[in-house]
Amino acid sequence: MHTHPFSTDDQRLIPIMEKVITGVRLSAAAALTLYQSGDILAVGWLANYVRERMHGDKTYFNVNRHINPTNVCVAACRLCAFGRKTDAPGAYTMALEEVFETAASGYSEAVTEFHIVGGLHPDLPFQYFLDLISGLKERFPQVHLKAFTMVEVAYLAKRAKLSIRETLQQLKDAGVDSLPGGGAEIFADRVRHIICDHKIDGDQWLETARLAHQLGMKSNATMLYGHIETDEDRVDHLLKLRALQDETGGFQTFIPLAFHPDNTPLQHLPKTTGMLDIKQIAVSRVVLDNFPHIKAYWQMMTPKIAQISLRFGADDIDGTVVEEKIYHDAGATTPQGMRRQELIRLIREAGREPVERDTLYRPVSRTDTEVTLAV
Ligand code: V47
Repeated sequence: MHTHPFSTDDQRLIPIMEKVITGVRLSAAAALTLYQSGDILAVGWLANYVRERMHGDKTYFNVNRHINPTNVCVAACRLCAFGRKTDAPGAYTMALEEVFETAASGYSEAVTEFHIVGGLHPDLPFQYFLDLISGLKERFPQVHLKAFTMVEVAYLAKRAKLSIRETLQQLKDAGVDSLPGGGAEIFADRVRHIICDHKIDGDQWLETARLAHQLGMKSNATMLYGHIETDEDRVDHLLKLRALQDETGGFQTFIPLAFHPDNTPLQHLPKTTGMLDIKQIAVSRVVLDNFPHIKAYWQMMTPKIAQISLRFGADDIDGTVVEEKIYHDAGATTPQGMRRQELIRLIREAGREPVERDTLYRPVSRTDTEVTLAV
């Protein structure tokens, strides 16, 4: 636990440290100072302080599988290397049976979550998505279905000519248990117009999350960083999430996502550095005082940086994943999945205590046989 004293040459961090220790919420100006400080160890100390106050050494991971039913997408976001037009090479759309087979491949008693996201398909009817969800629920009743970003939900609503609330209600009735955090990117219009002009705007993303929370569904939230955004844009993004969380309490986890430029129209941009990745985790932990969890998604950060970030504010490292497409289409060189034992080793070697969780952060206990099954 936090036994070593706080020290810094950056005098601007002293009043921030006093606020953090006494639990006083940080202003936009203080959040900006954290981004602009060069003292990563001091900013990390603050994040680690908050992290240990909330979770001690506990570090969460889960046994999950990602499923991307289609990469066909009407949007053409500059940030993305995954989406394809209907007839473009590499475009795919799974028949429902294929989705169920994909879910079952690598499936074992150990999987507790399917994470399901895809493109904005121009032709698939809403019923396809309802059948996909109810079909998965029927075949895998014990698996939590974390499905469809706010962007997909808003698009399905438009196509089905339903309100967003009604769309969410029907998805919930079909078996969606919670929503992932994608599509948030950066809320500021100036940035959104450049990186993802075809998506719903920031206010619509937040409103969709608000409605989901009002219907009793938890969700996550993300922020895509390391492209054309400024520190001010990042602070604005975090404070908007913090304000909505004050209102609904429906967010579980915040996941900063590093931009991977390869194979995207923004591939001239440099990749993020380890320092920025770590700082992003740390600032999020300190600023989002009402978010229970900060996730260092190992797929995006690399296992090495994700592991280090467990000492800089993160308390979650995501899961086994099995098959990852969004980052790998954008040049990620990390493995596509990780075994349960490897996740545990990463966490232990960071001096933390691994806790397998389900999607709602309830601890999962395993028999020895299940542990062997958990790939
Ligand atoms: O919204 C797309 C991002 C997100 C690129 O909720 C890219 O537990 C970097 O949201 N470079 C989808 N990022 C992934 C996501 C997620 C991942 C893990 C866990 C959870 C959760 C959510 O991926 C998109 C977008 O922000 N993305 N393309 C790219 N080239």
